[in-house]
Amino acid sequence: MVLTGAGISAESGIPTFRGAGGLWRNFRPEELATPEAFARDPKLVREWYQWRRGVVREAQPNAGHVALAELERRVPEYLLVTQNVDNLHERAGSSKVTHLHGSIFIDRCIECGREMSPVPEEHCACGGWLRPGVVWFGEPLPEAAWQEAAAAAQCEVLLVVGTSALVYPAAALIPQAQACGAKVIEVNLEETRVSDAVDVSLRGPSARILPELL
Ligand code: BJW
Repeated sequence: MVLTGAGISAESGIPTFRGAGGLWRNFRPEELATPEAFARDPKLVREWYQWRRGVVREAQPNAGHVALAELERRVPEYLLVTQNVDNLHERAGSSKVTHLHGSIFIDRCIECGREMSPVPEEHCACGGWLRPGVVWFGEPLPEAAWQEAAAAAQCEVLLVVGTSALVYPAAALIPQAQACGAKVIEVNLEETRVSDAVDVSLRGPSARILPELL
C-alpha cells in the first residue's frame, strides 16, 4: 500500500498545506477548510478553490507520480491511498487509487447533495450553495474509501510519501499497518512525526527518490 500527501505534488508546482511554501501560509486551515468557514463566507472559500483548480489544471504529474503508476503495474496486490484532491495520480496512469479527502474537481450541493463538475454558478438548480467535493476538518471521510484503505493497511509494505502525517484518520493508517506487521518506508523532504517509528526513512524529494526506489 502507498499513502500519499501533498508533498508528492510539490514538484508539480502545487503548494503543500504546511511548512515552507505551504498553501496555508496566508490562510489558516480553519479559515477555509471547514464547514463553518463555508457557512461564514462561501464566496471566499469558493474563490480559493477556484484558484486552486487553476493551479492544479496547469500542473503536470511529476516523476514521483509516474513511478507509482509503474509500481502499480509491478505489484499484484496494490492500493494507492491518497489524501490529495488533485487527481495527478490518475493523470500519471495510476488506476488503483482511493481518495480519502475527495476531489477538487467535483462540486456538491449542500441542500440536495447533487454532485457535478464545477460550474461558475454559485448555486445549484435547487437554490442550495455549491461546495467543493472535498473533506473538511470535522467531516467524516467517505465510508467506502476509508474501508478500502483500512483493509489495504493489512499489507506487507507501506510506502508513505510526502505527508506530514498530522491529519487523522489518514495518519492512523501508518500504525494500523505496523500493527499488522507491515514494514513502513517513508519518503519525505523533512523529518516528520512518524520518522522515528518507521523502518526506513528516505530523506529527499519524492520525484527523485521514488524512481530510484523503483
Ligand atoms: C515533500 C516534498 C517533496 C514537501 N518530496 N516530500 C485524532 C487525533 C487528533 C485529531 C483528530 C483525530 N481524528 C480526527 C481529528 C480531527 C481532524 C485532524 O486530523 N486534525 C489534526 C490537524 C489534528 N481530522 C478531521 O477532522 C477529519 N475528519 C474526521 O476525523 O471526522 C470524524 C467524524 C466522524 C463522524 C462524523 C463526523 C466526523 C477530516 C480531515 C480532512 C482533512 N482535509 C484537508 C483538506 C482537504 C481539501 C483540500 O485540499 O482543500 O486535507 S486538510 C489538509 O491536510 C488536506 C490534506 O490532505 C491533509 C494532510 O496534509 P498533507 O498531505 O500531509 O500535507 P502537509 O502540507 O501537511 O505535508 C506535506 C509534507 O510533504 C511535508 O511533510 C513536507 O516535508 C513533505 N514534502 N515537498 C517529498 N518534494
